[in-house]
Amino acid sequence: MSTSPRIYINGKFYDKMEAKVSVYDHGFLYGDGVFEGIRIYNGKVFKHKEHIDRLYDSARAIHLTIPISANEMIQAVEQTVKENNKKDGYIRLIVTRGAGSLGLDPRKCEPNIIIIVDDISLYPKALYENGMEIVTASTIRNHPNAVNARVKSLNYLNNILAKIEGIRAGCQEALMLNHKGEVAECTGDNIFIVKNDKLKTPPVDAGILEGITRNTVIELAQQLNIPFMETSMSRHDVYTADECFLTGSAAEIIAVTKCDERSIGSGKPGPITKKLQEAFKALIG
Ligand code: PXG
Repeated sequence: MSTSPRIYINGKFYDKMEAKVSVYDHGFLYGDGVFEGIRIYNGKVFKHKEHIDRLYDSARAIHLTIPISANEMIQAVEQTVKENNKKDGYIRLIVTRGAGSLGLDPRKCEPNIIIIVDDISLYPKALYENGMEIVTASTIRNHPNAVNARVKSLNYLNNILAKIEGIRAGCQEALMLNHKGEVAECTGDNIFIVKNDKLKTPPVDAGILEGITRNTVIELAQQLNIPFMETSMSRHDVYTADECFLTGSAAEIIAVTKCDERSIGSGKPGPITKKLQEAFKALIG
């Protein structure tokens, strides 16, 4: 079915062309708000509670009080999925500070809740089979003394600039470092490496988004008895890894076979990456 999406705004549904918020919304004026990107698999919202919890944590961190409860938000998302009759798709959940005056002061703003249910755009199939190439961006992820990277805020400019650097280098993703030069994550994905049969990923305090797919992969690794550790890493660790892959709601699990023009491991998606991809596929049904 290719009917136009029905968009939820503050409890009401609108056709895509009629779904509008004010140009005085501080989400638009200042990137003042938070969001989530969630998958629907087989009619079920994947890791629904985890995404809603992260949304409320992000909101709390930026002093934004969401005007409905987490349970009501879960209901609103379910209702929007139903309204759109979507079996497999993508949910973009946004809470903005809302419309106020033309100043930073948020006190006059009334938050807007927007839920979009649409299709997801995926990387080409060949990239999943052969692995992708990434480059290191010169733009760093958020400095910890600014907005914490754990907040999934509407301010994605660092990541967008890094993404543009990647695109200019002919890559679909770019590796972002933190202010100490350690590996943080990619622009919309977390990063893992495998070295000597051990799975490794940077800890949350490396300045990353605590990805829900990341946490799912960690759980799967534990179930599969794959040795795992969170550890800070440098680009050297990525270059010299046996395997490397990225995780995210959009990408799921995708192998990285080249970084900064260094071939990683065998130059093909590795066995532990494939094992985790299979386990992930089984999980989402
Ligand atoms: N790091 C960053 C900076 C992200 O934005 C992830 C990691 C992975 O987190 P999850 O919870 O999804 O495993 C993200 C998520 C898109 C899109 O349309 C981006 C994300 C998620 C869904 C869609 O580009 N980023």
